[in-house]
Amino acid sequence: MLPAPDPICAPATPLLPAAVALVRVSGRGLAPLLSPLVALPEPRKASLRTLRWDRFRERALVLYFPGPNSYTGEDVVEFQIHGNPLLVRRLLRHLGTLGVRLAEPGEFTRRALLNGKQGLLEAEALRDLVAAETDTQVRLAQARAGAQPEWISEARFRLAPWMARAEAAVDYGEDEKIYLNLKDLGVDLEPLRARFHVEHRRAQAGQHLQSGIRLAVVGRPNAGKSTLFNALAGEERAIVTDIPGTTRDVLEVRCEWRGLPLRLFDTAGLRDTEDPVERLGMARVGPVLEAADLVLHLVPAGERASELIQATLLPFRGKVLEVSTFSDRASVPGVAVAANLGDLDALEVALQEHLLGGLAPDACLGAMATDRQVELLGELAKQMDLLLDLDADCPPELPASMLQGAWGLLARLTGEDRADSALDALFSGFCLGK
Ligand SMILES: Nc1nc2c(ncn2[C@@H]2O[C@H](COP(=O)(O)OP(=O)(O)O)[C@@H](O)[C@H]2O)c(=O)[nH]1
Ligand SMILES: [Mg+2]
Repeated sequence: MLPAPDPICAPATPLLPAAVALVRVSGRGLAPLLSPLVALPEPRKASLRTLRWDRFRERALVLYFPGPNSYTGEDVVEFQIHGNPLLVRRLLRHLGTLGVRLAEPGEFTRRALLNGKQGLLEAEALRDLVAAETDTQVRLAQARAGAQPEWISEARFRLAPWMARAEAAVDYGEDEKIYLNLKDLGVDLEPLRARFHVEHRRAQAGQHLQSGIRLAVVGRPNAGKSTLFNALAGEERAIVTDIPGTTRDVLEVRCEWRGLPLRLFDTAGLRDTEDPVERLGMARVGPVLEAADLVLHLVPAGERASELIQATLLPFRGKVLEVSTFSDRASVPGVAVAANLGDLDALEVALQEHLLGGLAPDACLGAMATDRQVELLGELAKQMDLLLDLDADCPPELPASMLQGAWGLLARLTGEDRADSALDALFSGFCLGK
C-alpha cells in the first residue's frame, strides 16, 4: 500500500483584503491533527469556533467533511476567517507547525482525481470554468463539468466485442477457423467513426470558443474598419471619422459578439503614405496579422484591394476573409456588411463557417475543448479511418492493434490511463486551493 499522502492546506480565496477568506485543509485523520487548534464540529455543519494559536484568537466558521465524502476524498476542513491576508498567512504558517504543508496549485483536485472523486475531463472543465471570461465560455465549461459524455461509454460498448473477436482471431485463427469479418466490422463501427469525426469537429470549434478568437480588422483607410470594430465591440472604442488615417495605434478589445468570445484588433489603414506616424502604425499591423486566428480584410463595395494590401496579406491568405463594407451603397456578392447600420448577419454566418466549421456556438455545448482533448479526438477519428479502410483479407493482427489503439485513446481521453504527463499539464493551470 502507498503511504498516506501528507496533509495539505491552502488559501482558496485570493490573498487580498476581503470580507472573508477561506482556508482549506485536506488529509487523513485531521481531527486529532488539528486538535491543538480547534475541536472539529459535527460533519457538514457550519459551526462557529475560536481558533487559538500563538497569541491570536480568531472566530471562524468551520466546516468538516470527513473522508471519503469530501471534495478530495480525504478529510477536508474549511476555515472561513476574516479576510486579512496577513491573518491567512499566519494561520497557514501555524498549520505548517502542525504538520500540514502548503499545497501545490491544483493539488486538492489532483487528490480528488486520484481518489476517484472526479474524472480528468471534469477537472479540466473546472479549470476552464474558473478561467472563463465570457458568458459563452462559462456555459461551455459548465456543460463539460458534469458526467462523462455518453458517447464515450457507447463507443466502448461497440468496440469491446470487436476487440474480443480480433483477439480470438489472432490467437486461434488458422487452427480453429476463427476469422475476423472486416465487412461486418465496417458496418457495425461506421456510426462510431462518424461520431468521432463529429466530436472532433465540435471539439475544434469548442476550443476556439474556450480560448477566444483573435480577430484582426485590416484594410485601406476609410474602409470602415473602426466602424466595424466598434459595432462588434458594442461600444465606441475607436475614433470614427471620414478623414483617412485616423487610426494609428493598434486597438484591442475583448468582447462577446453573438455568442463568439472575441479579441478584436483595429489597425491603421494600409496605404502609401509619407506621414511618419501613420507609417509607424502600419508597421504594427504585421504582428497582429501573425497572431490572428482570422483576418477580416475590409474592402468597400465595388472596389478592389490595392497592390500594397494584397502583398501585405499574401503570407496570411489561409486565414484572410474578405468582407465588403458599405453594402448599403452597392449590393455585392460574398460577405457584405454595413456596420454603421448594424447590418452584420452575413459576417456572423461567415465567422461560424470559418472558425466553428459551420456550427453555431450553442451547438458546441458539451463539446470537449482543451488542446489535449482535441488532439486525442483527432487521433481517434484517424484511427477509425485506418481501421475501416483495411483490406478485407489483411491479417487479424492489424485490426486487433488498431482496435487496441482506439481503446487506449479513449482511456487517455478520460484519464483512466492515469498518465502523469496529462495531470501535470492540467494542474499547472490551476489556482492555489483548488
Ligand atoms: N454608408 C456607410 N458608411 C460607413 C460604413 N462603414 C463606415 N462608414 C463611414 O465611413 C467613414 C470611415 O469609417 P471608419 O470606420 O473610420 O474607417 P477606417 O478608416 O477604416 O477605420 C466614417 O464616416 C463612417 O461613418 C458603411 O458600411 N456604410
Ligand atoms: Mg480607423
